Amino acid sequence: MKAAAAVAEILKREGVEFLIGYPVNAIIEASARADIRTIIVRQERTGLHMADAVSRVCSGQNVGVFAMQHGPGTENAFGGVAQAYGDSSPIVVLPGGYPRRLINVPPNFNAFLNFQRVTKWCEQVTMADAVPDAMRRAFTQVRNGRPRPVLVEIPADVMTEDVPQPLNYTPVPRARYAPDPRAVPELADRHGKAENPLIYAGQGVHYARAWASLKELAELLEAPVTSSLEGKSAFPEDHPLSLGAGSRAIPKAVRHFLNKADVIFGIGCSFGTTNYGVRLPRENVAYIQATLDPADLNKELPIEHALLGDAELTLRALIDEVRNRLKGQPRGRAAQIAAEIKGVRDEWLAEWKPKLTSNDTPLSPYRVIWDLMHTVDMDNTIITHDAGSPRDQLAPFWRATAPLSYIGWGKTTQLGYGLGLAMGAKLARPDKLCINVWGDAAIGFTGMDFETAVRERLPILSILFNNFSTAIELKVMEVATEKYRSTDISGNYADMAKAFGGYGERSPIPARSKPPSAAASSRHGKVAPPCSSSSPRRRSRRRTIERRLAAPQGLATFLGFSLTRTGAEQRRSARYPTSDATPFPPFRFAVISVTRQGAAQRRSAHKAHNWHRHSTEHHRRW
Ligand SMILES: Cc1ncc(C[n+]2csc(CCOP(=O)(O)OP(=O)(O)O)c2C)c(N)n1
Ligand SMILES: [Mg+2]
Repeated sequence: MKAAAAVAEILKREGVEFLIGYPVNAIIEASARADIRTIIVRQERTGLHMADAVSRVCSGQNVGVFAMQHGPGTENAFGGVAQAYGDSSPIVVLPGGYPRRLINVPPNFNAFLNFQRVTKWCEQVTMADAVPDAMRRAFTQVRNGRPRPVLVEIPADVMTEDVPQPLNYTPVPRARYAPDPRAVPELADRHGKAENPLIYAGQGVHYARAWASLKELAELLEAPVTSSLEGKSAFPEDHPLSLGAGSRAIPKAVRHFLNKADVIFGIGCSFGTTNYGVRLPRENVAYIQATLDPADLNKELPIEHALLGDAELTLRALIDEVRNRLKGQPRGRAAQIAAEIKGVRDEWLAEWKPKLTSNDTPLSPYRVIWDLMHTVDMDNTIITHDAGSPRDQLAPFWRATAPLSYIGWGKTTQLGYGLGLAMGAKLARPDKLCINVWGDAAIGFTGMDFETAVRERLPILSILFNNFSTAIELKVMEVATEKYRSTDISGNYADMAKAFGGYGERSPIPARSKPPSAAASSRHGKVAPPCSSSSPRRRSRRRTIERRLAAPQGLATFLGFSLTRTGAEQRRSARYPTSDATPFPPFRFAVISVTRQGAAQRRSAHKAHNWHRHSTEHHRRW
């Protein structure tokens, strides 16, 4: 058995169902031979984002695997691996390597050397019989401890060498560890004495699948719960004790309760300082941090107590201690806290209601989000934002009701990440409606991979807020905008989706006069686009989209919304795509259909090439 076939066999034994990749890498062909579905993307980054989502929505129980070629493929993959590292997503990356005699010769890109800082485990296999051990080590690392990418680089010449038979490989165990049992009673006491305890849930809760235990502890402590952006949906956001989740933009209740908390219990979280997380208070508050990785302890916030271990085991241990102390007598604060949360939330929503239900044209992004939320079946939807304003617009208002129904991210925030996440989520959870909401800058990075969604029959729903600009940068690029229109961008992406064979629609105006009733929205995994009801044409459009998304072989669907920008820029850039004054010459794009290259064609190309070489050599001799 060749090394590439051995890798495919190991993936199979590890339960890997999909290999996402980009050629050339012998593992792709070997995996197809082993009946692992191979999915070829348009660029490495999106493939890695897809693998990342597979791992996320499976809580790391199934892991996403990505393979690419040595040199350019590996170089181009860096961003996707770095994003997974930043957000702690456990993926297996299998780059090819240059043949051994060249692998350490500059300028050849050496994955082993270059990916050390964005992986938790990074190896280069230099002989075929080391493949099973290297794969065992990689899978052990990716399934245990802190989730993060692992990488095994296999040089091209090793791929074709034999691995001794029979293949000695059994799937690796997944082990959990629990906090020090002596620390737990002390912390239960600390919680009991707190006047205003607050729980802050991170994505460790998702990986430990500790959702039910988190709810149980919150109800026992009668404590309000917020989460990091990555932890969003760890706690049902329609629960009376939920405050919503933090990001750069937060629901008002999050700030209100953070300000009055005297003890904050972080479960499964790093408490990492980030631009895309809520600012945590520093004064008059004690932090208890429960996390898997000691490297995250006391990093930025001074911690009073620490528990190291799996979030589910931690919560179970705490619940037992808290229960013993309460002796069936809750403190009786839940109703008052729930009322206070509701009061702040209602007040906040009243402030935002005009935007959320605005009939303005061009559309307000908040109106789109509000309609969408009242249209889809929230428990059977997985949604993700992108970098830029769409994250700040979506995260505070989207009320995630079911675990892993929101993929939040932001420790690093690469524009264009959301598309691959929605595609990977759909791959792993075909029963869910998977949506990415992004801006027109974000699509510039990964938009071509909408074609992959169409070709691979991944009927996602992609919603684009088109404001013809990198709007979030307007404030920091005032002069560049004024002088050179440096924040302007342009495009008709619904047409692009159609050109790729998907369904695309551009919606310039809000068509709904009021959000639909809850009853109308409770269909399984389906969406009615936020353009409905009034005219027969709109009704039929809506039915078409529903049908497409519901079909098992549904088409990827794309809804573009033209949005407002602010102030003068808006007027200026509105001219840009059509203005006579545009300094750019008109663009032309020619597409010529050609045949696929048959074997004969390739042969003759080779001949021509050889002829050329011979003739050059011949020429040189003269
Ligand atoms: C790869 C990458 N480069 C740069 C950035 C910085 N950045 C964040 S948001 C943004 C512009 C976002 O524009 P758009 O997606 O159109 O959203 P808008 O704010 O206009 O709604 C930029 C340049 C980034 N997040 N990722
Ligand atoms: Mg934009």
